Amino acid sequence: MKAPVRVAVTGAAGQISYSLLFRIAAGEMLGKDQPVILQMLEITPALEALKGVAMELDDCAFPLLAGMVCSDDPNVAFKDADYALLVGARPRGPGMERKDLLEANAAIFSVQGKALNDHASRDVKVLVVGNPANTNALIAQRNAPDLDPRNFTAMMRLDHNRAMSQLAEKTGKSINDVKQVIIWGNHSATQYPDVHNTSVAGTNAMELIEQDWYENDFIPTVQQRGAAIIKARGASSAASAANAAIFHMRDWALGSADGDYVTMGVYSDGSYGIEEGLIYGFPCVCKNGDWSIVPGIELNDFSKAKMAATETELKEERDGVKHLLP
Ligand code: NAX
Repeated sequence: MKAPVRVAVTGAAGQISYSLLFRIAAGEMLGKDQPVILQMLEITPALEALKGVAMELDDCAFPLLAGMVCSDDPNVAFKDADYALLVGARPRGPGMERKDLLEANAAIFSVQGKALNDHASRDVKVLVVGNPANTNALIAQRNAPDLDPRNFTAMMRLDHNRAMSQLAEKTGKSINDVKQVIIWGNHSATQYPDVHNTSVAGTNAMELIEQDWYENDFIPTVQQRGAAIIKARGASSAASAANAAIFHMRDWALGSADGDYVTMGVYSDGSYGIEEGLIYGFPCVCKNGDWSIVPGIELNDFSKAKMAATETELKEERDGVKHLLP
């Protein structure tokens, strides 16, 4: 058996974590031979609920669960963390403006960025799930100057999976036939689900679908899927979000499938003309515990315009919290 690794999860008493923690402890994220120590962070009023979650984790008798830490102190929860899944965030309250939401989260993610900087493993792999995920990841990254900016990522994988599923359904093919979907940009309604480079059972997706369906059905369906889930379920996506977090970390740690891409919100190096330093959804491949942006994808004018629009939104979000960035 390997030595245990430390996995920090924030918002650990919330609904996404209620699915996520159990799958991590079952070995679905890092492999069935990798013991884990779960380091769970919550706000003080939720510590009692978190205790209940920890009791249930105990009751699963997971062979790979080598230890648990429950805390309301990020300096404790991120101590020596090899992986950090930042799920907890401030939800939008009644009458709260978007700007207030950005600021409330900026406060949380700057504290957590500093704690990661000071206490986590130097190789820590960070995934931000809590919304606005890309900008929260940017804030955490900017507050962690001693860590490589490439260690900070934001979750776009749920959008990626949603796009794969919509396309499989439309074309009547299996999900396993769908390869190389891309979600460019922000995890928000401006995201750009791009299937120009996607194949479905070996055929280019654009040959199988009509432009009208692509523009007026597929793209808005993927962009608005979160809202549709809330309407149907009366609560936001939880198990599917946890699943996407598992897939994101699994692929980053253990490698993505040959011949396919995964979408990750990553630190832009200027690829495809996207401003350097933004946390932007790019097509990536993962190998040896590292990710790289897939180069050389051809873009038509439609794609370029959509990519620029979602980039503009990310710049606006960043500028909205500029006074809080170091
Ligand atoms: P819940 O409200 O059920 O849980 C959030 C938990 O975070 C709560 O238990 C809360 O006490 C805790 N928390 C708040 N501030 C904290 C802090 N400073 N430190 C530690 N814990 C803190 O939300 P849930 O449904 O689990 O969603 C969590 C986040 O994921 C939300 O921001 C949500 O918008 C976001 N999502 C992101 C998705 C993505 O694709 N990137 C999709 C799903 C989800 O909507």
